[in-house]
Parts: sequence; structure tokens; C-alpha cells
Amino acid sequence: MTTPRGQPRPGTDNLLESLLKENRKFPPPADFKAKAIVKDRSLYDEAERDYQAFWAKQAEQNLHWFKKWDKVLDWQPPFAKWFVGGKTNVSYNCIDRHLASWRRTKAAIVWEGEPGDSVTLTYQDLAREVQKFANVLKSLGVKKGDRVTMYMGMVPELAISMLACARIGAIHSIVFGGFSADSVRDRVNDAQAKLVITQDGAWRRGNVVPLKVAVDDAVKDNKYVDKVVVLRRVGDKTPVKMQEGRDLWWHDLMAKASPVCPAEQMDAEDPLFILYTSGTTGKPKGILHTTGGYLLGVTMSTKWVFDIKDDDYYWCTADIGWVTGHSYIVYGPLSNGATSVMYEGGPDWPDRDRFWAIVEKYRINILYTSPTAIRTMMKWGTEFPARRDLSSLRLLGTVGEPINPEAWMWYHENIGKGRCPIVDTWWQTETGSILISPLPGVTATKPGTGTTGLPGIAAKIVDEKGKEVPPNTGGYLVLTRPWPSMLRTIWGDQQRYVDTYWNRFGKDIYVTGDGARRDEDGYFWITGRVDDVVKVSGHRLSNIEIESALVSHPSVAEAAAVGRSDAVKGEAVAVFVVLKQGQKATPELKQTLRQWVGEKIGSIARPDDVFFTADLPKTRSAKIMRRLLRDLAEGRVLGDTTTLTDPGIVENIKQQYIAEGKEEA
Ligand code: 7RM
Repeated sequence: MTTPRGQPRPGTDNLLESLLKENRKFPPPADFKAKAIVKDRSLYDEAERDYQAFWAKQAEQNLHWFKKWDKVLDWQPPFAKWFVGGKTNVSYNCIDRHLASWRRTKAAIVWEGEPGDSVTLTYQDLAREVQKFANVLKSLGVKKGDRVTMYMGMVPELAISMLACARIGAIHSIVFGGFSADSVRDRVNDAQAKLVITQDGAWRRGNVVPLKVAVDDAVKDNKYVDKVVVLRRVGDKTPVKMQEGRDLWWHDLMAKASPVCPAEQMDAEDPLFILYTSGTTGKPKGILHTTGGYLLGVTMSTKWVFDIKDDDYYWCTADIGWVTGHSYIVYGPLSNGATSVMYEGGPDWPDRDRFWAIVEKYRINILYTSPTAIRTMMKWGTEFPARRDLSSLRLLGTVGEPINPEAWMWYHENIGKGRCPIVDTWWQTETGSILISPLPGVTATKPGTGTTGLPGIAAKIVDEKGKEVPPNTGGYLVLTRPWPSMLRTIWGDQQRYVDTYWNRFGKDIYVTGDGARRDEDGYFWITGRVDDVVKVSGHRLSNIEIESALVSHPSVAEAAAVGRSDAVKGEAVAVFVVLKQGQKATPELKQTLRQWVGEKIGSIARPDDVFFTADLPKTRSAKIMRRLLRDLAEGRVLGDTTTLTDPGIVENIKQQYIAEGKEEA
């Protein structure tokens, strides 16, 4: 295993250095605290006394159950079952229970579309659309437990599809619209999806990204998919070929569908969705979340962390194709009966003030975005937020990667005008919901740290042997107690679930894959991944996946991919490529390879730097020395190279680096 980035390598890690110097503290503003849902530490104390009783009480008070559970937790490490025997339905909790009150006419989803479209769906509207689409699913033969893959942009119909699946017990698997046809194929095949939902094309900065053609390619030789539902979004802008007997238009199906479809009574442990995420091998992992525990995790964290109230307009800028969108655009907010704003487009279209224009238009109160977005805005300059009225904002959040204190301060001053608490929320696809975060009315924040575990969550930092380390020492971030929204398994690969998360320090210790340290206040400072996972603009990618894409190119013999730090994106991808005999290392080939990876995986994976090398640095046991390559890609002084088979290789790569002017002075 590589050295955790939490282990300081002096003079090498800018982020870590700035984190170590950070000691500004921001207590909750008095007026915020006075009105906050959580004002004191009693929830933490209660959870520590008996975490199972604590979660049971929350589940009882905050969710609707058709039948109460027999047992709160069945924990056979590393397998957990929560609310055993309980019956509930996620769609019922997110919709039906709000219909009995004044919330029936409240805005559930406020959608801001790209070329000037906008739509507001009240809870009643949502109830109608979801039930209609649930009936469509049934009419297409989708049954409880069947998998449905969605490959869509940020349209309300995506949320409607999710809730319709949840309503009838079908398991959804959403593939981010920026992924390639190959990625869709792998995910559809792995889940053995019966149905795919897509749209003709998606709007992106005034252009159309075709989606249906990618699905055609992805399901070409597929044995399981028997129907493809196509939403018309861009119309004449992109022609689609509808395959007779397989492809059906969303609007045709919906026109005939009945708006009455009662929610299925689901077992608390019935699967809700699969979401593929990059791990340390080339094959993405299908993270499986179930019904009751996941719903409780997102419901409580939304309430506690975002302090969501009935008159709030809440906007999470993530894409629903990632877990943040699942949990904090759709399920968490809707379960709380909140108004969730959903935006289809990019941050700089038609202009760089688009986010702030949306905040102004809807008078957004709570904004949840990523450090990359904040750093991008920071780079664009304060004139863009200054153009707009941001006075409605009362709470700001970030997620996806560590936030550097400079970006935190910029967010605090220029967006929050020094008035809004910032919640830096740490979590993963696997954790289902936020686990480490300040509570805005309780916790004094410091720029760059997610502070402490939420009520009921137990986290610590351990060394190579699993022993807890003293304050301010880097190590591995682990979780030492099961939590309701934890993943249950990896779809179709139980062994990989055990091996990836529970095999290093004991079968009841969850290994997050992150390096971190804890300060004297007990706050967690996440320093980044310690495995072969990169976070580019907060998007999770696997080094090995990128390497596999590269070696599938006819000119490439061998490849290594690493993440290097990037001032805006957090991390960027650098690749080292060994060409096959007779292939010429040309600038054109570099371009071709960058594009190739973009086509194989998705444009987010396109490498920033491509280096050609005659050989890759390997240990005597033939392992690629990625740490060394990372050092090289960052232009750092090289560490120990004594275990290398041929130190000359490194020298060659270094020379190339210098020749391209990448090394610091
Ligand atoms: C929600 C999400 C998970 C990985 C995780 C970390 C990194 C996420 C933060 C963070 C520092 C944060 N899911 N990460 N949030 N690092 N501070 N607040 O991003 O599955 O795509 O990625 O993201 O490395 O392990 S994810």
C-alpha cells in the first residue's frame, strides 16, 4: 500500500502544509443557532449512550413504516441488516406522506433547465408523475427486484424514474450522463438490467450531447435489456433511430398511464439502488444500498446538516449521476418535504454568473456545491457573484474532496458574506449519507476540516497496524461501528465487498480508503485517497481503469496513470505510456490518446498530461511505482528509488518533464 498522504512528506504536499497551519475558528453565528433545528450536543450524547436505540428512535419519529421492525440491527461483521422485519417504501416517504398536509401544494422539485426552461413540480404533481411512470414500468414487465438503468441528464424525469422504481421495488442504477457508451455497456451488463431509460440528447452549454446513440451502442448485443424508454428533451437537435419493438417514447407511454399506483410495501433490507463507483481495480464496483437504513441516513443528515425548514429553497449543484445527487437532490430533501432545486446546465452558461443568477432568481437559502466549483469561481473573480443578490443565502455546504482553506475563506466571504456557516461534508458512495460534518448551529468550524462524526458515527485514525494514532499524526481513516446507510455489498461480488472494506484491520472495521489526521479538538482533516483512486473535480476515477483504457489502444504496450495535484480540479490525471515497437511518440499521438481515454471512459477521465517513456519504473516484484510517478508528475524531488530495477527510467522521464517545462524553477 502507498504511503497515506496524511503522513507528512516534508516540502512535498502543499495541501497538507496549508492544513497544518490552519487555526482560524468560526463558531455558529448566534442568530443562526437561535433558529437551528439542532442547537446543542444532546443528539451526540444520546447516540453515544446507545447507538441502536438512538437510530431506532430516529427511524420511528422521522419515517413512515407500514410495519415496525422486529430488530434494530443484526450485525454479523461485516454484514449488517437494519430494521429487520420492518416494512416501508422510499417513494411513499418522499411523496405520499406529504400529501396529507399543506405540503401537497408545496414545490417539491424546482427545475431550472438550460435554454431558459423551468418547471416546478409540487408534491401533488410529483405524486401523479411518479405513479404514472410506475405504472409504465409495470406495463413493460418490470417487477420487484429487477434492475433499471438510467442514462440521462439533469431532467425532472430522472428523479421521477428513481421514485417510480422505488415505488414498485425495482432497483435503479444510474449511469452519469458524461460517461461513455463503453461505461454504460459495462454497467448495464453487470447489473443485468432489464430496462434502460435515456433521452435523445442532453443540453450542455448550448450544445447537445447525444445520449440515445450511446445506449444503442451499449445494448447492441445485450441479452437482458428488452426495452429502452426514450425521453424527448432536445427534439430536432439530434435525430434518434427508434428500434421497432425495443424503443418507446416516454411521452407515448405516459399519455396512456394511470396516475394511481400504490407504493409497494418493501422490506427494510430490500435493495433500493446500485450505483457504480471506481475502485482500485479496472472494474467499477456496484455499490448496493437498501431501503430503510439508507432512507434514515439521508433523511436525518439532510435535516441535521442542512437545517432544512419548510420555507427554504435548497439547491445542491451535483449531478444525480453521482451519489451526492441521489442522496441530496432527491431522497434526503424529498423525504423531509423540502423544496429541492435541480439545475440542468453548467456553471458558465450563458455566463459565469449562472450559479449566482440561480441563487438570485429562486432566492436560494441553502447551497451545497464542490470545492472544485468554488475554486473555479474564485479563479473567475468576484465580479460574477457581485452582480447578483445573494442575501437569501443562510447556509453553505461543500462535498467531494478536501477544501483548501483559501477556497473556504473565499466561499465564506464572497458568497456567504461572512454571515453563513459552512458545512464541509465528508462521505462516500459507500456510506450513502454524510458521516463527518459540522452541525451548523452547534459546531465551531475551521476552514479545511469536516470537523467530527455526526451523531451515532464512530470514526478514528489508525496506523499500518490498525492502532489509533495520537493527535496530528497522519493515518488511515476508519469507521468502527455500523451505520444505517452503509453499503450492504458490492452487486454480484460479496467477496470483493469483504476484501475491499473489511479485511485490513478486522472484519468490523470499515476502511474508507482516505488518509487523514485529527487535530487537538478531535477534528478530522482528510488529506485524500491512499489507494489507486483519483478525485478529478470531485469525480471519482480509478487509475487502473484509465490504464486499461490506454492499453486497449493499438499503439500502447503499457501504461501507468496517477493523480497529481491541480489548483482548480483538486487532482488531474497524468499518464505514463510505453509505446509498442515501431510506434512514434508524437504530439498528435498524445492528443489521440487523451481523446481515446475520453471516449473509453468519459471526458472527465481525459488525462491532462501524457508522457511517453521507454519503460515504467517498477519494483523488483514488478509492481509499477505509482508513488514515484506521482512525485514526477508533480515535479517533486524524488524519494527513495533504491528498490527500482532500473533507476535510469526515472531519469529519462524526468528529463522529458524538464524539456516540456513542467518542473518548478
Ligand atoms: C460524496 C462523494 C468519496 C471520496 C472520499 C474522499 C472524498 C468526499 C470529502 C472528501 C475531503 C470532503 N462520494 N471526499 N467528501 N474529501 N473532504 N468533504 O464524493 O464516492 O464519489 O467519493 O471523496 O476521498 O473517500 S464519492
